[in-house]
Amino acid sequence: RLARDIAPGRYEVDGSDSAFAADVVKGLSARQKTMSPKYFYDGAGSVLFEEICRLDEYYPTRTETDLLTKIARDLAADIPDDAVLVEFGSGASEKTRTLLEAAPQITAYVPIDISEDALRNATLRLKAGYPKLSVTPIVGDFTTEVDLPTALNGRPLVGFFPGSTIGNLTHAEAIAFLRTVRRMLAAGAQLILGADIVKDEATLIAAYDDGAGVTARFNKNLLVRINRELSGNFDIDAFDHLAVWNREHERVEMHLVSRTDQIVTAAGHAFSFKAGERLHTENSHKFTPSSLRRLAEASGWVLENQWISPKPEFGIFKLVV
Ligand code: AVJ
Repeated sequence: RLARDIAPGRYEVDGSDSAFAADVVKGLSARQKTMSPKYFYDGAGSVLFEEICRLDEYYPTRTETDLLTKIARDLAADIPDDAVLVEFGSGASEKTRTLLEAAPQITAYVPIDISEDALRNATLRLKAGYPKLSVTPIVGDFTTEVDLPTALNGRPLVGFFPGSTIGNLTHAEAIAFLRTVRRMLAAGAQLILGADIVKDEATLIAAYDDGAGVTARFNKNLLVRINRELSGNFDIDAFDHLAVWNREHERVEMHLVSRTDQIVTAAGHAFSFKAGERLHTENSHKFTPSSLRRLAEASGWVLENQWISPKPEFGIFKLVV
């Protein structure tokens, strides 16, 4: 899929409705039922995620933003003139502003995100705040390799992948993604990557099972979305939200647990759930400085620098080719 220079408010869409149906049928037919977390982010899901980011228990967003603000001048010192910032999974593009403020030599921005609504809102807000910035949004799964707009050929590229979005990927997917990014950004490029750090279990679980139940609603929104878009008949109250720490894989997992034996239909198929059966909806991997370094090296990058916040720890890592 090519990015085109298109007017703000108009975007390419990749016809992914049928992909959603196929992934739901496949994921709900599997012995271990599973869904990709990318499907959380319809309009309602994106709003719920922004609400999560404001929760007391959900430390990653504000910790990363504070850290980014502290190190923005260090990062900016290494960003060349007329640089193009390419952001993977840009969402509301809130953290981007911190970089743009510190590095006015960034003159073009390519946000890539699965949520067309989030992308449209972010682009309109950025355009208003930075009238000279050229913005070329791309709608799609950020793990898919895209060709950058040809108008940007030859310009220095800076990859930006904040938010610990990398945590959603399995180890193999993370390596494949980091290799793709290295190919896309090419020689001389750098990648500024935010990743959450392994810490005590209580802090981790609270971040994914907040007292106000916002994360539970975010998780269950997946079922709401299946009901609406794929004519499903999920009884939302017949599932419980569950967050668990998987010590072996160093990740927080989210599941939806069936309260009863039940049969649900969606996308023209019937799926049976046993009482207590889990639908695995998300992995959120946590890293240590050394696991992150190994991941970078396995993907052909060199870890050039790292900044870790005081507790609750969150890391920003600079990878270079
Ligand atoms: C956007 C993938 C970084 O894993 O912490 C927040 C999503 N899930 N609460 C994360 C999320 C539950 C978030 N990422």
